[in-house]
Amino acid sequence: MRLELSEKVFSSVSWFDEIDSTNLELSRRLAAGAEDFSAVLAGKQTQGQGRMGRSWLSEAGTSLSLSIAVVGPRGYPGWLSLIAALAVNRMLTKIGIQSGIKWPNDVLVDGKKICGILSSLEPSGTAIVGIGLNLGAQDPQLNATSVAQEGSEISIDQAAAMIGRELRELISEYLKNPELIKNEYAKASITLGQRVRAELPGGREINGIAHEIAPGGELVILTPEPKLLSAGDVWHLRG
Ligand code: BT5
Repeated sequence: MRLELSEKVFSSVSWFDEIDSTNLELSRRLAAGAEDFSAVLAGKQTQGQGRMGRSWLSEAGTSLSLSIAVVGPRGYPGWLSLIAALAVNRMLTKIGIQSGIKWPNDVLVDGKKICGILSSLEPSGTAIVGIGLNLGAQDPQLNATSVAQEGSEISIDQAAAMIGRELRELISEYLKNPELIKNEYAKASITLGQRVRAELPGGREINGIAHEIAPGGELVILTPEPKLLSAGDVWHLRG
């Protein structure tokens, strides 16, 4: 596949019609010394990874599977995956889709997931940001939507290039003025201000109000004492 637009944005672009997982492939490449902002893209993943051992479905022709290497995320490892969600949110706005971010980094449209993000840190300190964006309709059993179902259209190359450009800009804006980006995240968040149920590491559940994002990217939940949630899932509750 020709990826002319993406080639202008990333330091290198590797395309696979089918692969186990773009995150796994990028990790293998990083072990062999890949560059900052190199990207791996695939049409279909046979072992697409979600968070906490879950899986991500990405079929040929209906999805974007993109992994980006970010070398030395000085001072913002916790924020990088939130920033990636913001990059997708900005890109969707530009193609006429109104989305919101469910903490930490699910991008939803009217409660349905259009994009999931899985970030990890390699032993070398390089981060892998893995982005799965639905371009066309998905398995109806998933609570999912897609760019096409939201009435827009974009090619894999255009989507990857736009997300890459937004991510680059957001990282440099974040390094210059983190407060500005934190405010943009708070505005895009559909979790802040909501009553949520959350599972703490170890399995204990808490209920409270999602209050703010802490400096490290954690979600602060008031229960009424503030509790920090650094990883895991939250469920939005009504009322
Ligand atoms: C995520 O996990 O949302 C992170 C997904 C990251 C995928 C990208 S694709 C490129 C890169 N390479 C990889 O191998 N991974 C990354 P989580 O929050 O755990 O959500 C996973 C859950 O979302 C699953 O258990 C399903 O319920 C649901 N799901 C799976 N595929 C989906 C899809 N295409 N659209 C919407 N929901 C989906």
